[in-house]
Amino acid sequence: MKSILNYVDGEFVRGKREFPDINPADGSVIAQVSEADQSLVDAAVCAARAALRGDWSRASTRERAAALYRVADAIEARFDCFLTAEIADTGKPIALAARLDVPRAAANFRAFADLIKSAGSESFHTDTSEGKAALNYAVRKPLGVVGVIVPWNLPLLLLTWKVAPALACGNTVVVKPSEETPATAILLAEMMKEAQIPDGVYNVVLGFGAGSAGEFLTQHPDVNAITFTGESETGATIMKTVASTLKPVSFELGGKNAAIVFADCDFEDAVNGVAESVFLNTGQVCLCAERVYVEYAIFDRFIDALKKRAEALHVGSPLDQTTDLGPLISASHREKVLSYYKLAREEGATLVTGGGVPRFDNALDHGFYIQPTIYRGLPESARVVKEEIFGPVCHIAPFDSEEEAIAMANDSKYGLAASIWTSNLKRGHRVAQRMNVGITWVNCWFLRDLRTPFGGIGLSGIGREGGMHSLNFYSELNNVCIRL
Ligand code: NAD
Ligand code: 6OD
Repeated sequence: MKSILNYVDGEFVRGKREFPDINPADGSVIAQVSEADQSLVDAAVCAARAALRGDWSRASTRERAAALYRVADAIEARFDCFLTAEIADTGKPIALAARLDVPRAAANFRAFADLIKSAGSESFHTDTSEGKAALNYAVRKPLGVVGVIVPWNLPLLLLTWKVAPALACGNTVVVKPSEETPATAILLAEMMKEAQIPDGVYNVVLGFGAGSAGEFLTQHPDVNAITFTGESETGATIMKTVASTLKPVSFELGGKNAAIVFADCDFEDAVNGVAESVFLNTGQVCLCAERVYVEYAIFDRFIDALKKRAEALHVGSPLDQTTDLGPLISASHREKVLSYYKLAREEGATLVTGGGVPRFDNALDHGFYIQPTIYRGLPESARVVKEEIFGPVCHIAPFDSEEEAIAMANDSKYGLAASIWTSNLKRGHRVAQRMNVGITWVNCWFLRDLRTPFGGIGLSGIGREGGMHSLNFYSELNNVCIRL
């Protein structure tokens, strides 16, 4: 049986306990994962601190950028290894991982290498009271040791989205991938070696959250900042933990995102776009739409078309190039999503399609598959309409007016993303600007430019990452004032 080991100070290290890494497509054990105990987390943080005093933080931005380009090249050179590891851990369809997850990992390193080379800093020419002048300029310095804690839904994409800018700014990192998906974080360690990133700059500790590697990392007095992506409740727990050591945090949390479809939309385009936003990655993307609002004039026609799209999705083996939907991540997550399917019935929803578990009559029956599902007929106050489910499911409701659609979309404690489907340019801008979220797409969804601000409001997060926002989080500014 394969073992997945922690990566500390350039070495692959075994912890005292192990836990199984399960393939969600068939429930088989693919590896034994070595869990980091407190002493291993201490060693990782200590290595990261020591590396801060070494060449990495003192390297010029050009040298660091060159190293990040080498990491991107190394990922691409081992594209198939990353693909295989990510698919085995997550069960995501090969076509999706090949077009999204692995290319984005390389793109994350290139984007932040480009950015750090071109990033300027503020400067001001200041008049003094004695009629003289002073020059102020800010110098960007590393934050220090950054703890990076990421979830299982887009493991490599989200990890590199944080590690690349953190390293670009000269920090060192201790990464804690999800217990469900440890493989690609460890494979990336090999790329770091190949790219000659000094030992101790990139460390990985494996394990769980509370009482395990995640909590040990957030509690650690020598970790300077925590960047976290995951559930809102976990964010709240981490916030309490880091309060005593006053660590800055960047949080990318949950969502209960709305799609608003106006009658003047390009119908086919909107059906395709909304279907993708509901079902991509089996609905396990924080940006997925779980609430779909459709203008009355096209409501029935839209439901029929979305139902057809859902029923045409190929739910199957991740290794089949034609598969659209893989399994959910785990048996327990499927239990959670199925509990919402049950709740929808109890709350009085009308089932449009799905609602259960598919049968394959082969090994996939041991996997954690679930049917793509659409409900209608619930009041806006229903829990199914309010709470994040994180599965391939949406509730679809009609609206009369633009105001009503905006009010329903904004009636959420979350505020991550929204999509608007309309051919009316003015309306697109107008409605987009009134969305209480961090990211609004018009006539598209999950179309990314890595220089743009990314994050959420309310329960969806604290702060923004992306472009200069990432550089600003992952660095400290020292303002230098010189009397001239
Ligand atoms: P999770 O919060 O359960 O776990 C995320 C990570 O935190 C894991 O590595 C886990 O081990 C760790 N963790 C858990 N408890 C911890 C603790 N007490 N201290 C330190 N670490 C701890 O989330 P998940 O189930 O892995 O991921 C799904 C969630 O992530 C969904 O809510 C989804 O919306 C959210 N998400 C948000 C974004 C975004 O960009 N906003 C992106 C992806 C996923
Ligand atoms: O595209 C990204 O940069 C990003 N952070 C995506 C998050 C997706 C959530 O599951």
